[in-house]
Amino acid sequence: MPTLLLTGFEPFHTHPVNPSAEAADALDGLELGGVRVRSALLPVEPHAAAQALRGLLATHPPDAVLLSGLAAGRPQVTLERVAVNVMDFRIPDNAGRTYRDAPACAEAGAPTAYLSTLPLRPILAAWREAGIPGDISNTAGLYVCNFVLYHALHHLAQQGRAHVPCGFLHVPANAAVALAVPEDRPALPYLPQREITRAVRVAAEVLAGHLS
Ligand code: PCA
Repeated sequence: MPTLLLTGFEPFHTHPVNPSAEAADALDGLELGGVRVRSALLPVEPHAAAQALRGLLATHPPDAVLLSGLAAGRPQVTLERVAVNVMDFRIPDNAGRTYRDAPACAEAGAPTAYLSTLPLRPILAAWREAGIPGDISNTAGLYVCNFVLYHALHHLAQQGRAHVPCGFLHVPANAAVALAVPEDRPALPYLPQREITRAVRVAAEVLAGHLS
């Protein structure tokens, strides 16, 4: 059976949980439209995350890759259109490191950017059909999520597997993340975790449908 690699991230910064990890965990092992979901958790540290990702792509080469992470402050689920070859962190990663104006990939000839190869419009349409407001985002930021999307697409391209659909879905805060915001900080928009998980599931179902 074809497999879909679904990744979420560990908690980071001041967030007590990461809703992307909870969604990935909830969907792990499910068969969606004839495709088996294999979930994995990535560290919020660029080089450790890239290494983990390379291992996941090599051990059981997936037929589709759906990466996900938290974008605290966004009011809706969003599909990233592009990953750029830049790291510029406003907050340290979970190893305490901050990268400024650095390349995500320093290899000679590494492209400036990669475009998502997910079926973006069909996923948006399926969300709408399912009553889930969502949108395309034209920047995944310059932090670990952008880095991981860049490296996933770069790795697939280098392996001659650019035909494997691969992209990134950013989810809003869930209630636990929103409740952890101190009273003197601006409140975060949030979605209940079950809606976040449902949005990831619908995206995975569309992706599964594109494989058959
Ligand atoms: N969100 C961060 C990194 C981990 C996560 O879940 C980001 O958007 O880069």
